[in-house]
Order: sequence, then structure tokens, then C-alpha cells
Amino acid sequence: MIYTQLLNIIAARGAAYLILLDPDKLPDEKLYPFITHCEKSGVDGFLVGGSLIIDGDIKEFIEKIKKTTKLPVIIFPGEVNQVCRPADAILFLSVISGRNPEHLIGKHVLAAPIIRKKNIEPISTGYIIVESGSMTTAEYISGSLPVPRNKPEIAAATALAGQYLGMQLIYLEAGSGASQPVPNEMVKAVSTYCDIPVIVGGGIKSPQVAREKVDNGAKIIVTGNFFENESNWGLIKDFADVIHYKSTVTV
Ligand code: 1GP
Repeated sequence: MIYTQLLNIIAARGAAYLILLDPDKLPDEKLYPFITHCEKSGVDGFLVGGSLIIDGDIKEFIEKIKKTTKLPVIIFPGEVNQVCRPADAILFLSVISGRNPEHLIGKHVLAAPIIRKKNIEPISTGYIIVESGSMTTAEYISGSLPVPRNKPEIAAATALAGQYLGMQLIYLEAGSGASQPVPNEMVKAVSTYCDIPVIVGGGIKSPQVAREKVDNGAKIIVTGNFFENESNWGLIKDFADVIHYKSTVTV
């Protein structure tokens, strides 16, 4: 089970590191070397998907990734048509920061039978979109208001409600390519108020910032955009090392 695997990594290494792969932005000639580099650098798994995919064929993309690596591939869905094998798991996301019923339950009703039929592990995730400067694709596409970035108490209450509804993870999302990541105070408020692991992603562009999120209680860090620039690939290991602050322990 991928969820258990993530919990084991968190217990052994302090926190886990996932990289988001965008089918629109990784052509084959970059995909294979990138995945191999991630694997060697200590990345724990991949998220695939996003709020908007223009060109990429997600099924074909996941097949290629699975042929290259044994690391888990987890769908990070923006739409029901992104549910496909051979992904290992799917973040079964509810946009609990918003009040748009389609993203709270509507899409889920359509996706659930497909997830069951394809035998993909669903990981129930409360998705909290956080204000990060200008409007992000996640905000726009989900048609929902983000949590104001200076209101950690709203994020904490929302996350706790997600936990009480039975969710397994909370995802604090600043949005892909956000100019500012989720504030440390908010990561701390949510992490101390809830008992379920907190994922933090969006706009994280340095190992130092990733480490700040972990120091404030994040249990999973996600980066995406930053590695679209190949000259940043050398930093993947630095990210993995600071996130795995208990890295002397072997999993
Ligand atoms: C987006 O949290 C992820 O959903 C990653 O964001 O692309 O800004 O790293 P970035």
C-alpha cells in the first residue's frame, strides 16, 4: 500500500519528497534522464497530473515512467479522465478550502467506480488552496476561493474538519509556480492542530525553503516547476537530503 509506504518513509526519514511530473512539459528525451536522476538523488515517488493538461497523454506518460522506475507513481488529478493505470495510487482530492460542490463530491462520484475497476489505491486527501500572490491555475479551475495567507487559523480548522471527515492526508497548496509558498506559520498551525500528515507544495524553489516547511511540521514536500529548468537538476539531491532529516536511518 502506497499510503503505508509513505507513512513508513515519514517515520524513518522525518519527511518524504515527491516530485510532480507534468506530461505537457517533459518530452521523452528529458523524461528518462530526469526520472533516473530523481531516483539516484533519493526522491521517494512521483505525482503525475495537474489542474490543466493541454497536450500530454497521461496514460502513456505513466506507462513510460513505470517502465523506468520502481518508485511509486501517484495520480494528482485535475480531472476524472486522469484516472488511469498503471499508476499505483491516486490522491483522492477534495478541495475543502472551497465551496464548489463539484470539487467536494461531484467529480468523486464519477471517479470512484473507475478507481475501483482499475484497482488503484485511493488516498483521501483534503486539498487546501492557499492564497499565494496572483491567481493560480488550481484556484481558477476549481472555481474556489483560496484561504487568505495571513489566516492560519482558517487553514487549521479546515484541515481538522478534513481529518474528522476521515481524510488521510492534508495538502496545503500554494499553486504550481506560485510566487510565494505556503507561509511557515500556516504549515505550523495546520501540522500542530491535526494528526494526519501534511503535504506542502507550490512555489518551493530552494532546499532551504523545503527544510523550513519540514521544520514547521510538513511531512511531505512536493516540487514541480523548479526542475523544468535542467540546470536545477543538480539540486534534487540537496532537496532530498534536507527533507530526509533523519536520513541516517535505512528504510
Ligand atoms: C503544484 O504543489 C505542486 O500542485 C508543485 O508546485 O510546481 O510550484 O513546485 P510547483
